[in-house]
Amino acid sequence: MTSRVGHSGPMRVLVTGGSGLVGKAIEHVVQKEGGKLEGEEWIFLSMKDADLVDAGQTRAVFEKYRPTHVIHLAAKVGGLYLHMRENLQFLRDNIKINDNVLQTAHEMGITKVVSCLSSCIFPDKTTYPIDETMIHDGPPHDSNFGYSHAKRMIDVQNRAYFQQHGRRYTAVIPTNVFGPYDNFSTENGHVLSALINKTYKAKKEGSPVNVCGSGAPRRQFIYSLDLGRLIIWVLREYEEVDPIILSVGEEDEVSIKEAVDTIAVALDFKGKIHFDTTLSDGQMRKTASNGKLRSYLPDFTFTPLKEAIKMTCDWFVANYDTART
Ligand code: NAP
Ligand code: GFB
Repeated sequence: MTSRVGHSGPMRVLVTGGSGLVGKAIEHVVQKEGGKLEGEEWIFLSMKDADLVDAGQTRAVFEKYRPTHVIHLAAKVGGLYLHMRENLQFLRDNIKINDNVLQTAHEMGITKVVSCLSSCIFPDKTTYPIDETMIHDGPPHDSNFGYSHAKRMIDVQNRAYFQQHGRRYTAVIPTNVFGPYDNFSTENGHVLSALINKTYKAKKEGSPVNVCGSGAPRRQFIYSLDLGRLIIWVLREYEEVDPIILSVGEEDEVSIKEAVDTIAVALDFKGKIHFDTTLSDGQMRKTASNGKLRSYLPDFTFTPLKEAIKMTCDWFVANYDTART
């Protein structure tokens, strides 16, 4: 784990979106798990440091820290129901953020940028499992087409920087992420964080948990700490421009109902669980192959889902007053 693509000397890594779910996980790995090598500097940015929608602020924060490497996580992010309400904003903000970060990195001669796509950007009508070669094979699911098209353009832009300038900018494609520091909003959060908060409240109030949709859709959930470890590996070792899916195996895909049941056990909730089938299920499945990841890292161990959900629930209960809700 020592090579530093296209760069000699210690890295200075700028992490955009460093205050979010994935950024906090990377920070944990860097600071608490020996993820930082001798002489390296890691800078974790939040929106307070710079609004990356703005080209001037992006340039200024890059000038301030002069990184050698960038992990680009910053994005307008949200769960299914926020996407359905704000496709235009997801499209415009993310296009601007991504272009500002990639072009500034290029202008400043930065040798490596690892950006973040998402498995929801894959074509909706497809064969399974989905792999890295299929990103542009058809339209994404209609619920999040704004975010998906903006994210797909990162892959296009990476290829163009390589073709015209030889830059090795790449991207990772995580499946659904969860863990400490997630956005636990019941309205705008992703499914596990929203349901952890709903279950916690239902237990306190003695009311049922309201799950949106039928519970039938299936998802591959990756624990943020596992994702953090893998993204650091990508930064150090992965030399392709083509993206790589970071996911648990197909056999670890679970239904939303199974996920809710696991949360109920973790929070010791014994009340009723109600499925509101008047609400959208979103994409029924987006099963992704982690074959490429396995060809590089056959022995990487993912935290078992039950254990990771339990740790996330415990974190949420312990940090309820400061958690994003
Ligand atoms: P998150 O917890 O919502 O964090 C988003 C981060 O981006 C925060 O640090 C936020 O800063 C920053 N940010 C948002 N808008 C910004 C702006 N205009 N200028 C500067 N910074 C801005 O999201 P996350 O789940 O960690 O997502 C990280 C990356 O993973 C994203 O690229 C996302 O698309 C991708 N991803 C996430 C999932 C998932 O299930 N969560 C799945 C696949 C891919 P503040 O804290 O200051 O607001
Ligand atoms: O995490 P999520 O919002 O996004 O999960 P996606 C949506 C699925 O969980 C749907 C069900 O099947 C919902 O019906 N669900 C049940 C709930 N209860 C809830 C709830 O209280 N809140 C939410 N949010 N869902 C995402 C993209 O799609 O894929 C994200 O929208 C991201 O931005 C992620 O890229 C990887 O998995 O449907």
